[in-house]
Amino acid sequence: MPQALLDASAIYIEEGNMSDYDNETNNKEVLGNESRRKFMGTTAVATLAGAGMVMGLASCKKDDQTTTASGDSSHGTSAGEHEVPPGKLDSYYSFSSAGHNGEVRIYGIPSGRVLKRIPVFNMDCMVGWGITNESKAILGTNADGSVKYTTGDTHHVHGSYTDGTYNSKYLWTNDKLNNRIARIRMDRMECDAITELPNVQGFHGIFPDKRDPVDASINYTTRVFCGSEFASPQPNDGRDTSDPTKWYSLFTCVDAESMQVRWQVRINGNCDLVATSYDGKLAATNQYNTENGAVLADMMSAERDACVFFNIERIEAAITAGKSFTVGDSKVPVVDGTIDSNKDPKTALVCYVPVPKNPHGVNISPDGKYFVSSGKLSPTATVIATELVHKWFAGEVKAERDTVVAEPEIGLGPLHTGFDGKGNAFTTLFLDSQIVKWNVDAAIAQFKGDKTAKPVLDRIDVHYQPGHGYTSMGETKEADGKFFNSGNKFSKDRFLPVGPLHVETEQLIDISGDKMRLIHDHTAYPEPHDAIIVRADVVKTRQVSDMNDFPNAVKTFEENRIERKGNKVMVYMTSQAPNFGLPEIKVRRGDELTITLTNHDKVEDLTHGFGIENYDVNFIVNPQETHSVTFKADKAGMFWIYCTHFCHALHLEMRMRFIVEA
Ligand code: CUK
Ligand code: CUA
Ligand code: CA
Repeated sequence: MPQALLDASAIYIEEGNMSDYDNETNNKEVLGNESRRKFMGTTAVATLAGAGMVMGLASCKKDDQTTTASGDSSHGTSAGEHEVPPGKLDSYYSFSSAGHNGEVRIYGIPSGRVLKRIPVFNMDCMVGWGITNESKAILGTNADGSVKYTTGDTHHVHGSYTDGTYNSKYLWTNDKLNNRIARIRMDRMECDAITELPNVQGFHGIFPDKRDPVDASINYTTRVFCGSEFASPQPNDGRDTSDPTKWYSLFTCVDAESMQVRWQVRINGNCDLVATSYDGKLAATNQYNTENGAVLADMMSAERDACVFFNIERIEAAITAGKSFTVGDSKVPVVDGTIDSNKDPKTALVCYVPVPKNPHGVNISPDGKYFVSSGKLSPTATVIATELVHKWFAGEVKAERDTVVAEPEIGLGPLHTGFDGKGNAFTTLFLDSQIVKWNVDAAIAQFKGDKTAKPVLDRIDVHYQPGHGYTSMGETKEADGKFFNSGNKFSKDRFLPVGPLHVETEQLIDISGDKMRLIHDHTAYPEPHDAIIVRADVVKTRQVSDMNDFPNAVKTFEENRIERKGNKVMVYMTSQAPNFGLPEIKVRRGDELTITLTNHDKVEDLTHGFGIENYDVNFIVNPQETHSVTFKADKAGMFWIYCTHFCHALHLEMRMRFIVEA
């Protein structure tokens, strides 16, 4: 191991001293399996500095596995109580990112059943995403009509709010790879807008305002905040490529309705994940690289990094007052949020609160009072009081660090925190492979010096290495304390092996009682990160579209026709089970075709597909929908066009001919 990494590990040992940790918690029953913990303790050092997370897994003792394989024996399971039998519906939706698959997924909770995969930054031939003209217009195209980016990396999904809870209008998700934000309209559960963020790399965290609509007192319209994780040359046009001192990150605000980028803030260090306050006045991001390091050892050199708070009102006032600049070709106004330019709290746009060490995750409690950022390389969670951040901006709190009201030791590798709405927090412990339940008030009392306060209430083993954890309605003021989902990064022995890459596990935990109880594992195709769990009654979808919502609809059967302008051929067609509106399309080789297809069926779920043999054309039209494709007829011959989606007893007979004359 390189010396720098060993040094970094040594720093960690001092911070996360295991014996201190055990004494402090002083509560054997909540520590779980002792030998397992010792094992994790000793491997943790190596784990943090390199490939150790894999080492930790590979050397897990078999007997530990057998005690945990069917759930944690000291906790029991509550699987039966939460069974969703045939014919019954789930009580919650989970909207989940899909990582480098680029899509968003919907699961039913508590069953864990996959209900839908929404293509966003990827291509999807079931739907025709990336194939139809309508989806290409959203994805963005090159001059030749090809899709600009065909891949993406979604990490976070968050829903739109009205006054602190979900309004079932939109979901937003990030693309860390090509730095785009996407919006999904929830009535159709389809992506309807994608915007590229200028001058950022590693767009990771995302969170919308929690208040909507306009609150006149703070000139309020809904925004979505985006954190960029990687600093880069500005503008990134070939300058300063070898001089990291010139690189910086931007925090970005996007308008929820227009999906235009409204403003950006230049910061020190990096952004990572994002959270917003319930009063609509603050956005927060955690920073693991305040060092501005370009290599791992440098990124781990500081004892503390930061949780950064943005004063939205002041930023927007600064922009209105013209105190902004632009970067490169972008017209987006940028304000200066660097430490040196924000020394006076009374005018500062940004507050940098020191947090140990390479923190991961920032989440706000459902009562809006506390932001929690986990230590990752410190076994602590840092609790920052919203009220004290406001007071810091008012000049009434002396140091940034004085906004911290608790820093309980909770376990190794803490990442993300969910809340039950009853004052308890649930944090994923990546290295311990556990979820820890801790009480926020007890942590605050302990921080104030109360030696009898015991913040940690319970621990449960998860299988294995959890990343995100989230609770039912936990990111709203309606947090209901029913379920916690642990998004595990490794599944190893939990499912049948399927080759080198295992499926991931999501483990659903009942958090309604004092002790957490594992309900079940469900699989997730790699690699999910974050999700939200939304009460089913909140979500309102439409099963049958309105034909008038599609401007290019072929509204009557009389409109079935083929029009030609030079070598451009426009085909207007209907479908109604089990028929397409035309028996054949005849063109000449070299013609450019645009086929527009409207599905006249009104029956729920009566979808038709449209596929052309050997032409790589494949999309669907749901009831009353219209989609179109444009392609070149570059092969002569007769090619069957057929319905790809089983729609009718005569589905196989639902076909027509595509004739290309040489
Ligand atoms: S990051 Cu994935 S486990 Cu992208 Cu939300 Cu923490
Ligand atoms: Cu129409 Cu199958
Ligand atoms: Ca750091």
